Amino acid sequence: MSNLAPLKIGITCYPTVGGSGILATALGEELAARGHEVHFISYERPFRLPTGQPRLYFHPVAINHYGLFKYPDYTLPLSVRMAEVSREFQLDVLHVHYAVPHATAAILARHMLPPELQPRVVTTLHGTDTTLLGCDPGYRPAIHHALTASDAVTTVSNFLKRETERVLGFAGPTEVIHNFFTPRSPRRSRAEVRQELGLRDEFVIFHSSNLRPLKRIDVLLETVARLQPRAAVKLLLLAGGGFAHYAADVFRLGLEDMVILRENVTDIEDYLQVADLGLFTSDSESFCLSILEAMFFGCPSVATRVGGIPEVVEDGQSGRLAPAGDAIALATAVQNLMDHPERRRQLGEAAQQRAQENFTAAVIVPQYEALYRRVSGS
Ligand code: GMT
Repeated sequence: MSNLAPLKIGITCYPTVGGSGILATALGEELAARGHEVHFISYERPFRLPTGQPRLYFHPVAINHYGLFKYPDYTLPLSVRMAEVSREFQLDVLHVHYAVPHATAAILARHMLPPELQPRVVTTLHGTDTTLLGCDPGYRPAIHHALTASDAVTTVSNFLKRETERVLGFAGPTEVIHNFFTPRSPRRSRAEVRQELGLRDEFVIFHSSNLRPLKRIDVLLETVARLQPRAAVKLLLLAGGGFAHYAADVFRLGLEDMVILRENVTDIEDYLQVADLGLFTSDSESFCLSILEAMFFGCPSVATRVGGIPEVVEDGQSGRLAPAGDAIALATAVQNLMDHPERRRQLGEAAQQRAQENFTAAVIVPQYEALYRRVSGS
């Protein structure tokens, strides 16, 4: 804790499985541990948010269903809740993660309050809020407006900063603050987890994501299907649901015995400790928090050379990168590391060291704190 007065910070994020919500949750926890008061505002409690931690609160947004609305509205009730929480707790800052609709709701909330109660709005862009929705004419002007009206805008990679300038034509100042991860101690031993997963001595390939189309689960499965010998490989897939969509691919590729699926996992550390290699096949990725999580456990990854991934993984030093959509190149890289454990161990060590030097809470959270103090003058 510093000598400066603690801040009161509102955080809004998606509460479900996904990097932006996970990062926002971890940031809130770290801020609370550093003495700040943190108020999460969302339609559900973020799935990794611990209960009973001092200075960490959750305020649900109630959404009513009205027959007149074909599509339920979230933005307005969210903005009203943000204004209520800001007023009641006199928030210094509202930090929204993922622009749509959170940044717009925050700007609206601010306008609902008298000047002396208005929090500063910090918007963190995480990825598809720029790269996908930023290209959609139905969203682009609203995102641009919300960024322009924010007191500060951050992106999680240099890549995303460039894309935000290019795609959205956003010329305002944007600060790059990379993601971080704070691994907890696994709750169970490696042996217990291996037993739960039914592992003998197979090579464990790890993937965790929300399985959205851009994660290219089809390429992931095709890559795994090319590995030899098949009996020696398991794909451990942590997801938030939706894998049934790929059942036909699993069947077509004959992977039924190779895939181990776990959904909505909160104790990710339990599983990371048994992973031998990460595999990430996205077509687009502003950062890829999952790669970083694996790096902390000395688990290197084979990933696609897209977006901000090269800012996380240096090809050949702390992991391996291959062209997007190229299952042959990806499988060659994976097979090579399966067949050369010493090389894999070196990459894993370098990955862990890189993570500990660059992407810890101790390195990253003070950058957010400094930003909050700058915009709020506190
Ligand atoms: O932007 C998204 O698609 C959603 C977001 C999420 O909630 O998973 O993912 C983004 O934010 C993560 C945390 O900053 C990054 O690690 C992911 O790379 C990024 N996803 C994409 O860029 C596709």
